[in-house]
Amino acid sequence: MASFFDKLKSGLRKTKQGLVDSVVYAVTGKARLDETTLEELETTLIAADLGYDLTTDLLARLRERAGLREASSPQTVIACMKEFLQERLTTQSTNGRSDFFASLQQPYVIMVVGVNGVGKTTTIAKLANRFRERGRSVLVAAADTFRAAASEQLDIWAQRAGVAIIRTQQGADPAAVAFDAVQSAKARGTEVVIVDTAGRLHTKSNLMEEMKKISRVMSRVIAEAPHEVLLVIDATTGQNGLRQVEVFSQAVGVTGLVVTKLDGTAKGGIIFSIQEKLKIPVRFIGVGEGIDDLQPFDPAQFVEALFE
Ligand SMILES: Nc1nc2c(ncn2[C@@H]2O[C@H](COP(=O)(O)OP(=O)(O)O)[C@@H](O)[C@H]2O)c(=O)[nH]1
Ligand SMILES: [Mg+2]
Repeated sequence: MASFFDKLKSGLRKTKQGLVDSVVYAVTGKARLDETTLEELETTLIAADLGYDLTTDLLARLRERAGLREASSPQTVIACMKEFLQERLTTQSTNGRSDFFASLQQPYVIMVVGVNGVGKTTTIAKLANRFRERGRSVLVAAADTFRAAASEQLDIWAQRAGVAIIRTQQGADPAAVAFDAVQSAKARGTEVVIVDTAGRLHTKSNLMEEMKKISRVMSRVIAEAPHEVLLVIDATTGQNGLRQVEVFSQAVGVTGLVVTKLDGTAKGGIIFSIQEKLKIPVRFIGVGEGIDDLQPFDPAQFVEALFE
């Protein structure tokens, strides 16, 4: 079986092509890192979703290093770039908690939000599975009542992960489902509640108001709930994901991010922009559709996988 690291490495292959291989291509055969080459690099790095600020700082570092020696081999440029990205991602990373699964409050309520199709339900299944593997009792709540298929999908995943589920009919009040779940977990002594939500509603209803309501209703059962609000963003949508963070943060106070679909995308560089611009920690990354394809986000390991 492929290790976590191998999985990450193969998932990031296309991102590596855009970010690392194209930098090698741009500097190969150049005797020095002159301004023309640096401009070429700037274009390459921005196209790889590294973001403007990070690109500018990286170029400044390369310029500084290039001044120190005559030749700039692709190897020295790449080594400098790797060192820089590792430094930046590690210092920017506000990933405060080393073990997400060692939560103390009980029941620990996690609300999962995000626009349609980003991978919320899949991420919940993966998370539920991880908690269960660590011996925790889990209840998932199908509070995406907008689509009939949504709770069915969660039900199938819950069975696969071997965890309990609370669901209701399509069109029912999602806040009521969330309320029932938290109350039931409290009564039964369930350790973790994970609430799935809709990413799209009928045109007349407002998704953010709905999210606020779900959150508020749960806090009536347990004052601190939800303890964690995870926003799921899809790496393949690039900069769009960053805007979603703003909107959801204003409504429900996002505490952590999950960046999905990092496997096979060329847009993995977005993770650098996310860490630069947002003060919200990336907790997990999704690297596939399977139940084991969720990894805690480790900045150093991420850069390592990108450059290997
Ligand atoms: N390749 C890949 N696909 C994913 C990942 N996470 C979710 N998906 C797929 O994205 C699609 C939408 O996922 P779903 O969980 O239903 O999204 P939701 O609408 O936010 O609940 C499904 O086909 C998932 O299999 C991931 O990390 N990698
Ligand atoms: Mg869903």
